[in-house]
Amino acid sequence: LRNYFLKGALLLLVLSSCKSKEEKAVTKDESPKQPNIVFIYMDDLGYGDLSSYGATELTTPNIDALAKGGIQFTNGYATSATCTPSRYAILTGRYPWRNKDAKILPGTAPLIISTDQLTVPKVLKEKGYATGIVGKWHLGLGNGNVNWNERVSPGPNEVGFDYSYILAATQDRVPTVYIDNGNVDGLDPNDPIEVSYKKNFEGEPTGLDNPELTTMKWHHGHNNSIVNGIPRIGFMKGGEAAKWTDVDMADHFLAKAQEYVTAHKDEPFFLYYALQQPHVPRTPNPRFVGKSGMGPRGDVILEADWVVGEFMKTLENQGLLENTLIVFSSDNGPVVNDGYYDDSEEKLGNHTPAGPLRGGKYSLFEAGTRVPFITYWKGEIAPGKSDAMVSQVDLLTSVAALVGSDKKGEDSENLLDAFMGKTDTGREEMVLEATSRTAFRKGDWAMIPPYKGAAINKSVNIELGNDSEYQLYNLKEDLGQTKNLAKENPQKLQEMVNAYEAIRGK
Ligand code: NG6
Ligand code: CA
Repeated sequence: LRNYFLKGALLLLVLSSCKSKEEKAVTKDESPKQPNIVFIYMDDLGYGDLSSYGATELTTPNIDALAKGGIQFTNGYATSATCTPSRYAILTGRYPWRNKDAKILPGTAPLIISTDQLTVPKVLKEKGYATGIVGKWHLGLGNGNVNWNERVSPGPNEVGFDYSYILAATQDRVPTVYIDNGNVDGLDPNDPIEVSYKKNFEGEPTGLDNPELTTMKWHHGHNNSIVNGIPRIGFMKGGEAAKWTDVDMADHFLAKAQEYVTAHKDEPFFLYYALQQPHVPRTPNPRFVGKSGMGPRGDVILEADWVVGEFMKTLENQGLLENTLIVFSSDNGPVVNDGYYDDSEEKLGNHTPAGPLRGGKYSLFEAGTRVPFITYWKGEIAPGKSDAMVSQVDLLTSVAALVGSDKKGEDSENLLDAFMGKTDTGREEMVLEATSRTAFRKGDWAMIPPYKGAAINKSVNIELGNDSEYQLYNLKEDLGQTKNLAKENPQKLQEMVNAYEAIRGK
């Protein structure tokens, strides 16, 4: 009898272990996916700068391959028409105009993301992801008085990234060095770095006083310290061995991004890969000089396209393509002359960086914030075009949903289905920002409140959107915003103003 019981118990044990195996298999299939997530973020790339977005004078086959193999958004937006605020929003899921410090920052600005702020890398880290950033940061570093010869903190590593390899601000701003997890890369302790945005260091040449030392001439701004023949914004002394080589920057960041992917191929990773092109100074590697026939601005777009192709090859060679969601976009709209004589105007020819849109970088008109926006995931996203209205601010909540996190950004909507191409419905409305002014988009309509200030920024030759009257445009019928309907359609205007003020305040 005892034997019989024992046998029975054993049978039960075997059965129950079988059952638990089955259960495990089931839960595994249903559990949220943990794909790698990569944001490829361009700097100042316009809506019309890619052949997939209608450019005829430039061919960008590698980025086009993402657009053709993924979802190409026609209503994809950066939150802002300049860099820092857009970068703030893409990482925090929060409108940048809520943070008064989210404006174009000098290289000495303190970190503007609070260390207790929810961020994309924090959401993913919580779900077991490795998190890295390679490229342009421009969200401030330190607490306001950085010693560049010690570890610089807080920075990306204090807001969710466990790896960072960055340039602090912009390619045209000092310090012109790479920062590796908070430490200036290649710094010789005997040649310390000093940085100031207030005054020059005695005896140091500047673009203003020593034009004979410059190989690129400044047009407006950009006449402080000279590095590699290029006059920059801000003053810098020392750190000779650590200074970057501008023409190698694209290759340098690419190598870091590739190393990151290869090192983390066996665990889920998030990589925020922020390219520096086509922001000024445009310094194509000699391999790309003259390739576009459009001068350095066109050449660096071709260089960036090549970089994207190489990066995609790495994902493919590591067997990661089917398990990686790639989001491609740009931080703000295009500008042709942004402060240097670099042939960008002279050689532009028939190219239209803003495509059919009005305005450009710095502008409240559409070209300021409507940018190329692509999601790509081989085998998971069926190729297509989408007119859904999506904003970079939505990425936080959407990727959280993708990985099974219930975290939500303050202004970030869950548009995962739109990003995955499962619906053409995006957000209903959003506030757009340009150099601390805001405008509103809802449905097919765009509304710009009255603003004082110049209608055109003459230095960059861009219409800023300022007018003494309200502006109202129907984007469905008038994508180029040529006809202000505010007077003709006071009812629509009122509806727009009310909806805008409900978010923005009066
Ligand atoms: C402007 C610079 C411009 C660019 C921009 C920031 C001058 C006259 N102009 O102040 O060249 O650096 O800041 O661009 O200095 S962004 O894409 O990083 O927002
Ligand atoms: Ca930018």
